[in-house]
Amino acid sequence: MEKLIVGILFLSVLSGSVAQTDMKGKAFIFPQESSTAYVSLIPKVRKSLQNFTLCIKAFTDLTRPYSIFSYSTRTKDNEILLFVEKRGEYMLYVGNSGVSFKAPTNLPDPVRICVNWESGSGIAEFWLNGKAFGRKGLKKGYVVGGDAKIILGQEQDSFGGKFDVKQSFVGEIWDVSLWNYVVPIKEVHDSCNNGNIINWQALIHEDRGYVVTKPKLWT
Ligand SMILES: [Ca+2]
Repeated sequence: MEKLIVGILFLSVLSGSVAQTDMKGKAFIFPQESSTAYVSLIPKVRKSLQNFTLCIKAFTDLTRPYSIFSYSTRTKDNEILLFVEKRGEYMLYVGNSGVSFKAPTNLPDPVRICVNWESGSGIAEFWLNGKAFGRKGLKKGYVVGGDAKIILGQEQDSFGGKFDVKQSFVGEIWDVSLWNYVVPIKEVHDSCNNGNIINWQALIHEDRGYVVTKPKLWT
C-alpha cells in the first residue's frame, strides 16, 4: 500500500500537480475571498490518529466565520476542524463533535495556534500565542480516520469539496505541523514546522486556484 502511495505521489510529482517543498520561511497567501482557492496537504503517512497535535500560524483581518484547518474523511467532514466563529472564539471539532475556546479579541495579529487531543481522556488543550486557554473534553475513546483530505483555505462539507465562500480563509497561513502524538505545547514554541504527519519543511501539497507562496512577513 505504501509503495502504491509513493508510486502515485511520484507520478503526480512528475505531472506537476503535487509538489514537495521546503516551506521554511514561506507562507501561503489566500489573497481573495473565493470558494475555489485552497491548498491540499498530503500527509507523510496515512494512519488513524489516537492522539494528535496541530500547530499553525495565521494572519487574517476577517471578522466573519472562517476555517483554518479542515481534515475530512469519507464518513466525517469535520473529522478534525479548526474553525473561528468570530474574533476570539475558536472551535475545535473531532469526529464531527466540537468544543469552543475563548481567547481575548484584541490579540495582535498574527496568531500562533496549537491544539492537542488525546483519545484516552478525550482532553483537548488549546494554546494561542504561547498562552494556554484551557482544556475541554470531546470524543473520549474515538479514533480519527487516516484516509483524509486536508485542506487549507476552505472548509469541507464533503470529502474534498462542498466549500462555502463565506467560510473561506482570506489571509496568510504558515508553519503548519501535525503530529500523531501529544506534544507538550510548552515545548513546541516556534519549532512548529517539523510534524511527523505534516512537516512544513518537507511539505507535500497541491495548490488550487488563486494561492500564492511568498516569504513570510512574520516570524
Ligand atoms: Ca464541514
